[in-house]
Amino acid sequence: MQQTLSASKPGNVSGERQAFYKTIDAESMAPLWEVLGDLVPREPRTPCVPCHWPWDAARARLMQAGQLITAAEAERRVLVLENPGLRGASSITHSLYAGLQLLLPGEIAPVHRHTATAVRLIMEGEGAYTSVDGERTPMHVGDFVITPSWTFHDHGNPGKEAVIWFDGLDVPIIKLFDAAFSEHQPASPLPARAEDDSLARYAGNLLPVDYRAGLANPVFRYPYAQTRSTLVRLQASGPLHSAHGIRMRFAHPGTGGWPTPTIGAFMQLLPKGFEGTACRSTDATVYCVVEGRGHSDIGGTRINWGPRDVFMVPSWVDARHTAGEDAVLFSMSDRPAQLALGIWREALQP
Ligand code: 1HN
Repeated sequence: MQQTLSASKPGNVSGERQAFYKTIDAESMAPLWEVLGDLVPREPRTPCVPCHWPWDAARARLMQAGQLITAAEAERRVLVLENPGLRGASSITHSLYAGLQLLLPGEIAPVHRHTATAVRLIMEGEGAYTSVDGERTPMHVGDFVITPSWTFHDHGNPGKEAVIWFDGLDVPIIKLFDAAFSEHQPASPLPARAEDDSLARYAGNLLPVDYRAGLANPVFRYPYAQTRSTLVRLQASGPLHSAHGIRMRFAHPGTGGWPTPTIGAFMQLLPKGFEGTACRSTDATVYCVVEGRGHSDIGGTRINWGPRDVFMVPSWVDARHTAGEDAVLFSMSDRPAQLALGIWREALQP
């Protein structure tokens, strides 16, 4: 039993107190002592449950959506991945939104901007691009792509294949602050910039001589070819972390900090036969399988995963990852926001 700080438990309240609660309820007041234990539990509690979207089933539904609505009509043709513990909230964790987006050949998802930050992981298909404030960047499978807050962005697919990617946004955080704005169409044309200009300018171990780093990340794409070769080199040199294998985080090239202020993103390699130790952390984490097969034990739930599956680990629930073959996992969480607030914690089991 979880110990509670409240003076008395609901259902054990005298008639006199009940009458008092009713009186103050009409005056928009409530007794703290009835809810204190829920407000400050001894350990994190969450309505989120571990959950899993196997790729084949999710992809089939997305292709059905492709028959029902165009990207132009939908603005974004996305199936939202909702945590079963948070139905109706458009959230996969308490703080983050996730979805799978489909762009068919010839389609354009129209330009807009919003205060929410987006991160993307390209799941399937070649030939599409996203553009951020006028700069086009191709999207290749496994690439990690970001759309910083308040930047105009559209997506296009001039290629021949359906393209599907994972979207993560900090929408629930922005909603918490009641700070959501959006705009559709820039007032003046966006500056013309060369394709992948930011990658050349900021992501080659060089920076423009007059660059002063700020919150905004100047890089929009982290190519999978680079990420993967880094992981493979580190696999050879070791050491392996007992819980995380080889786990790297994406970085803002100007500061070394997180790629966005709210959403952190990671890529990890679990070698074939890896049997991780259990670990829990306060940042609920959403995983996308880039390569390989394995399973994760999350609390009492086992999730067997394969390429392009999405699964989720709630806050402060033990997760243990096992890889049946060399596996690469992408993940995202609100860790940068929690670190900025000084509340992030992790507990590794021996
Ligand atoms: C959005 O702008 C995109 O630009 C995807 O691709 C998903 C979910 C909520 C709000 C804005 C996109 C979104 C979104």
